[in-house]
Amino acid sequence: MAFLIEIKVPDVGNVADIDVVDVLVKPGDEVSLEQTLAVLETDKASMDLPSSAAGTVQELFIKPGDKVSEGTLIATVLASSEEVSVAKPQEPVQQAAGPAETTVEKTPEPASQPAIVTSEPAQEALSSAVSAVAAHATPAVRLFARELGVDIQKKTAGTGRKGRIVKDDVKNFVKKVMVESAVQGGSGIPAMPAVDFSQFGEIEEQKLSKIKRLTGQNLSRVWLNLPMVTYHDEVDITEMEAFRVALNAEKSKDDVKITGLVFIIKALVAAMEQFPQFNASLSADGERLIFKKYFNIGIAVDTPNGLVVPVLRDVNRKGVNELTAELAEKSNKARLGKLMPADMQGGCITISSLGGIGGTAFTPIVNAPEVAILGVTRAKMQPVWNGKEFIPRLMLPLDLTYDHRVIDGAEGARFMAAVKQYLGDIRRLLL
Ligand code: CAO
Repeated sequence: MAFLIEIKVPDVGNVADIDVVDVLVKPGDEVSLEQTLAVLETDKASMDLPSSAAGTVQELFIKPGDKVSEGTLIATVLASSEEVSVAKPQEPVQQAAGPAETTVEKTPEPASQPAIVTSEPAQEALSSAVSAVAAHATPAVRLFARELGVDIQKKTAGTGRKGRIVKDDVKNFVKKVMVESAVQGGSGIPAMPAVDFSQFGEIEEQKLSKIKRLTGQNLSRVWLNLPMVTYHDEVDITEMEAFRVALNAEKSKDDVKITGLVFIIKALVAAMEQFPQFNASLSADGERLIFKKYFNIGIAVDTPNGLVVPVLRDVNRKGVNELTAELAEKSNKARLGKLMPADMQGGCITISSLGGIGGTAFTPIVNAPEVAILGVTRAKMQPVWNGKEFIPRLMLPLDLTYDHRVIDGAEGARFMAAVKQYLGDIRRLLL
């Protein structure tokens, strides 16, 4: 025996004029008990309307865009006697605490997701427009979120009344994603947690200088965006050092003394002339290599306010004395905080020399969009085997970090070999 069952809108808590946003069945469809027939939406929540009978849909009385209230006839279902459910009122599938917050989800409930998904890379988070219906947000807010491609999940607190997600929450999320992606290049790496160190002992806070903050941001960006490799080697600078000492002996007391760094600058530029890919930058879209026909070298200078990188221009056209004077002038200006922005622009490769302090090796970070940086640590006398005996030689450690997207490992090694050749015999710089 068959029964014609009327499916009506149940008690939804004194709310009238509820929008029908979707109708999921049509006449002739077989439906099971509790199967969702339609999706309704108030300005506070969205809910699935389940069937209270299993059978065949005979007639539908609603369509998307209609407004319904408690008791409105939704559909008739022809059910056999065994398929008729006990005549109990239909209830929304999942109810929140109060009727005003009642929500029924069309999509599976995520385990314990944050309100707004941040685990994906920022770009993805923004581009993955999600149709999921969200709890605790009005349809207008959900629509706004969907338009921006923001995935709002349920079970979360917004800043609105009773934890509802409001428009400002969505806006703030988008703002946060944009800031994070600007700093992190879209890596989506979670921020470091804040730690209250005072619980372990006495502390004192000091604000970072502007230079330190900007350098930190830039270094993080480079670290996250560039696949970097550092290649270590050492070069015999015994002859170069003897020449440098001899040149300085000719200088008067007030003259600026030549440091080994100036020879390193010259050797580096000579190697760049030989290997143009080291005097290049990758275009922002990563599709093209831009070769530079000028040779400007950045020198990392340690100052009380942090690291700055003045640039020595057209190094290929300048001699050792001119470069010595310019290096002294720029590093003094740097330490006095008197460098102009133009003094720090247009570098092709940077040198970071810690040789005056010490060290045997380190891994400098490329000053992108440059493609390489040369690190220098302290030269020291070492016994070197010449085929017959050990002889004392002054060995200078060098560290070349390069952007592996542009420079292959073999190219890096060949470039370093060229730098070594020029430093090992500086007469070659004349050739
Ligand atoms: N091996 C042995 N001695 C070295 C040396 C080396 N590689 N490099 C420098 N020295 C010696 C110099 O000859 C000088 O000796 P004297 O006092 O006897 O003349 C002394 O160390 C100090 O040199 P310097 O560091 O003042 O001069 P420089 O031309 O070598 O370097 C500069 C100039 C501006 C690069 C340097 O002063 C500086 O600021 N270095 C720090 C850079 C930095 O912080 N890098 C880290 C960045 S993180 O990537």
